[in-house]
Amino acid sequence: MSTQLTPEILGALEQQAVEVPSWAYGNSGTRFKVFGTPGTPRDTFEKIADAAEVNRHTGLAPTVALHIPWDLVDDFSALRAHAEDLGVRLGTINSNTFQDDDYKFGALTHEDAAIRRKAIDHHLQCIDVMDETGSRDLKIWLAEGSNYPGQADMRGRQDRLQESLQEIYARLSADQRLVLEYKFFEPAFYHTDVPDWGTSYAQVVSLGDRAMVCLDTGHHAPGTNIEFIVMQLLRLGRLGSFDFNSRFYADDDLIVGAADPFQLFRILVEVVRGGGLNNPDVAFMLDQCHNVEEKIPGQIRSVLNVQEMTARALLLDREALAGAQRAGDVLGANAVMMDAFYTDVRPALAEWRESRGLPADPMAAYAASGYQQRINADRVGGDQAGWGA
Ligand code: AOS
Ligand code: ZN
Ligand code: ZN
Repeated sequence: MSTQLTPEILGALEQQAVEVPSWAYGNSGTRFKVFGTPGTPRDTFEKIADAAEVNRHTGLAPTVALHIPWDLVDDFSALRAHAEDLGVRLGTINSNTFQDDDYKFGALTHEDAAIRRKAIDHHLQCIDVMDETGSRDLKIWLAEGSNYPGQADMRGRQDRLQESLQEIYARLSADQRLVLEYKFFEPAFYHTDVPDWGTSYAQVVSLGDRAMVCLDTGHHAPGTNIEFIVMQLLRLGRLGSFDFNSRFYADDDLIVGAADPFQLFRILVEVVRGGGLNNPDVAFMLDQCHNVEEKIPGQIRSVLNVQEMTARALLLDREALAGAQRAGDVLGANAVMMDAFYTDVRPALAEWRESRGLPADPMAAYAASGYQQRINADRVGGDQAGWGA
């Protein structure tokens, strides 16, 4: 076994888990076109089966996040048993207040108490689902804001948001959490009610200890130092989860580590530095859509990218780095970072996987497994699992 990855590093990697989103297996697209893909799941049970393939080939993805109502089923205990039979578990429950005409001008922030009631009730229903699935986290992303200055009373909306969240938070049981995701734009373009980590932090901190911030890596303005935000939220003890993906322009939801592998490395360096790696309080999740690439291999590639970059972050010589920082050795400190980033850990990881009974090359193993051919033949009529459904 290669000595590049020490037993300590391998021990940390062995514990790593990345939650996959049910919606990654459905067809998705842009507002211009949703391409149909052979083998697309026809229901949530089939999405779970596809997610289980990712775990089977990587050992890295033991849980699946669900989106309500996209993944509403009659019998969640049957879904839970189905997942467990396939070696995975149901994970975070995501609410959805962005596809209903009533929410055109807001949901949890709406001026109209009846619409706020409906949106709060939806979240209470999500918590009912969590009780059945055994999920810990309710993840809330709000598509709320305004398009024109003067259109909305931004201050009043913050107050109503806090009131609504308080009611939702009060319904959680002691082992459940609320995770509030921020995003600086889209679908609203002038103001967004939860645009940044500071607003999410301000909203959750007054709810209680079990309210946390979700950081989606695609939800910042270009050039934002995301690793700084990771550091700060870990420092404050409020980093509840990551939605990993990558972006070139907007909220592209591309494969994590594809657009800017160095950024993913820098984020993971801060995760390790701040005690966020394998810390149960910090959930690693993917939030991606595969518009043109195959979905299951897209997810396999993604979890492997997170694993590879975590290994590089763990390789960072922290002692040398701290020494250079203390000495004011600017270029020396930077060289320590770059040495870790440029280390190719792929052969060592392949060897380690094999030693644990996993395929050395999960992408190739999946391609050779015949699963894709089977679902292409079996699943006729698979549709958008989510959007527009
Ligand atoms: C939206 O931009 C967010 O990233 C949410 O996490 C959303 O619920 C998810 O992308 C599914 O659409
Ligand atoms: Zn997200
Ligand atoms: Zn997003």
